[in-house]
Amino acid sequence: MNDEYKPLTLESLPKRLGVVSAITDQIGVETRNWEVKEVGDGNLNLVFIVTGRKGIIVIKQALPYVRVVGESWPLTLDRAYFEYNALLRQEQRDEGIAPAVFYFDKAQAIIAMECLSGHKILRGMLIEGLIVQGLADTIGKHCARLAFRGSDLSMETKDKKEDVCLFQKNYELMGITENLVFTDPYFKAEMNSHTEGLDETIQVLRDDTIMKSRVQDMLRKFTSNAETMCHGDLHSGSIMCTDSKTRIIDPEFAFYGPMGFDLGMNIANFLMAYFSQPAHRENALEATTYQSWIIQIIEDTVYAFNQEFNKLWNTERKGILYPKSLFEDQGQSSEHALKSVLKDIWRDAVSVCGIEMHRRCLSLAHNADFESIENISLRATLEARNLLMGRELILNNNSIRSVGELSSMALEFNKKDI
Ligand code: SR1
Ligand code: MG
Repeated sequence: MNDEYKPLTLESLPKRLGVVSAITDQIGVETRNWEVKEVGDGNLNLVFIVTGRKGIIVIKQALPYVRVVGESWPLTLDRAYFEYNALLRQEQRDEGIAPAVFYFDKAQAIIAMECLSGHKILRGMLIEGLIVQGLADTIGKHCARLAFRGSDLSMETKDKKEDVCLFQKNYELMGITENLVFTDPYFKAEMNSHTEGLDETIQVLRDDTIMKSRVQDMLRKFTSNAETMCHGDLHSGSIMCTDSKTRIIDPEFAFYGPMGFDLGMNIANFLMAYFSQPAHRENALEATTYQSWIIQIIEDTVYAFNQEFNKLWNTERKGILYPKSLFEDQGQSSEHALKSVLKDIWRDAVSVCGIEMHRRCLSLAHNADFESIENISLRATLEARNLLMGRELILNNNSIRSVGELSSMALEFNKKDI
């Protein structure tokens, strides 16, 4: 393909990609039979589903700007390169979790990948009140596998450091997270918006210098604790499910950072689904029943994370950190070290969780869980519960020792009339 970057269109796609054998192998060579749909509803990219005689495929192409804002916010095409690399590492570290990649074109910022037919975006499923069997187990294990296998607990030190170098160049997307997630919610930033009726609650957060410094403590870790490759954007819009299968997509924000980052962001998105339920279910009993299911998912996700991390610690600890030569080979237990690592991961996860709960209501890129609620005063009440619980998590990340304490806190905030 010609090297000069050009965005694909419904019309140009068959002609441009019909010559790529990695794609025609999947969907067939007869381009006149290809059906092309643009389905991108995210904030950044073009996404096409292409159906041919032989099969179906997803074509994702980065645009040279932030789609949701427009050309006034230019953004590197290189993000496709980091997404491609992250997809390969997800596959290595947790086989079958990510869509299979068939083709990558760096100059055109195009990735051709498996179409997850029959799957829906989890966020929409949570709004609809649908159940997914095995959801917590898959996500908890995935977060543990990604965290452990991309870290100095497992990788060769040379490979780890080279990989950190590679992903450090994803600085434009890390910059988005640094601003939109960690900073903008806590002052009147240009792209911020919030629901009417939240001013007083927001002032409580912005006046809380202790909480803001805790958020900055976490940002310091985000920028400098290159512990493992994180997905970097593991919200419920990056998870696709059937009623019994779960896959994870969209790792373009991948970076080497704290091991608790993905777990924390994920729990935050379950908590926002939880708090928003009273607006999505007409029947109060249905709402509370579904809320209980979400709480169970949060608890089971953390349980699966800890179990899997523990298993990998005992079976795959071959890196430079906490080596067996210092513990097991001396006839000594490494249990204390494992507990200490898990405690650090949990503390960071709790902090990231609170911060993500804030940014989705205050900065750019709100989530549909709250944003689709038409009754503004109800939306403000539910968002206030979420915002104030986020503050408690950030302030108390050191003392909330278990997921049980976190879920009890959610139950309390869910009753608050703010
Ligand atoms: C400008 S990008 C806004 C948000 O969308 C992505 O999915 C990330 O969550 C990012 O923070
Ligand atoms: Mg995304």
